[in-house]
Amino acid sequence: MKTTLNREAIIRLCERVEGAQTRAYAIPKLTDEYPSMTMADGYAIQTELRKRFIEQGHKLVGWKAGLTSRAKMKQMGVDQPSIGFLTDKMSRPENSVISTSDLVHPRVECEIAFVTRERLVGPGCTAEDVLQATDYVLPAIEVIDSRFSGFKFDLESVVADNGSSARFVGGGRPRYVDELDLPTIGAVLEKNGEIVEMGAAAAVMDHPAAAVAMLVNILAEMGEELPAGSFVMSGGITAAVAVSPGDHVIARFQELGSISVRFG
Ligand code: OOG
Ligand code: MG
Repeated sequence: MKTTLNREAIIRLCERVEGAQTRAYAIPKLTDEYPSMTMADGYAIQTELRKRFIEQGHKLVGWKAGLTSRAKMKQMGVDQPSIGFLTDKMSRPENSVISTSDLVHPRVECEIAFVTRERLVGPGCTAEDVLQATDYVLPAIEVIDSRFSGFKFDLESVVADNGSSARFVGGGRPRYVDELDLPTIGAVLEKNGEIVEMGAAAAVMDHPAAAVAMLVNILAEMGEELPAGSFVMSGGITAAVAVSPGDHVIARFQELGSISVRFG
């Protein structure tokens, strides 16, 4: 995939996304102005954003695969997965109150997260390679927050916006992968005591490790690898659920415990 944007446009669009992320306001999707923008352009903008955040002292803690389940692709009207980076500033503890005042229109997702103990390098990375390199898995709630008006976007724009990454909460009961049959792990998402979504981890590319392998292969295309000790989210199992101040969300996972967060 080729880039079409020049350096100046990449910087300008990166600054636009950074402003919307840090000051929590909605912007039109980037393809409105650049209709021929490609996925490679989206990743070039995301890479610029990552460099800026790191320069500002944010620490890269891992990556996320997104749009890896049919439920998510259908909800967002896209047909391909994507990846984004995760920093320490996005991390929140279990049982905490997550502020919505610095978010545009947050939604929650339940995901399986991997913590790696060996580096992973593409191209050609497979789900087996990922399982081999995994230290343990744990459940996660991701809080996504598209910076695009109405939470509507195309792949090029969402990739530039770092896959809507905003906050994430890892927790529950960490487990070794060889003790689990990951695809059949069930997940139930509750909001204010009512079940709002449910699914099994197989919804994520038949096996969540396949989503992590896909992520490593996209990283390889960008000339990057996944270092040992990375925290990687494999993508929402179900559709994402909108949250508002006062909401209490619990993600319950078979074998992996549960994670609870409140929104303030
Ligand atoms: C893009 C991010 C998707 C997931 O888990 O599928 C994502 C979006 O839906 O805004 O994080
Ligand atoms: Mg997600």
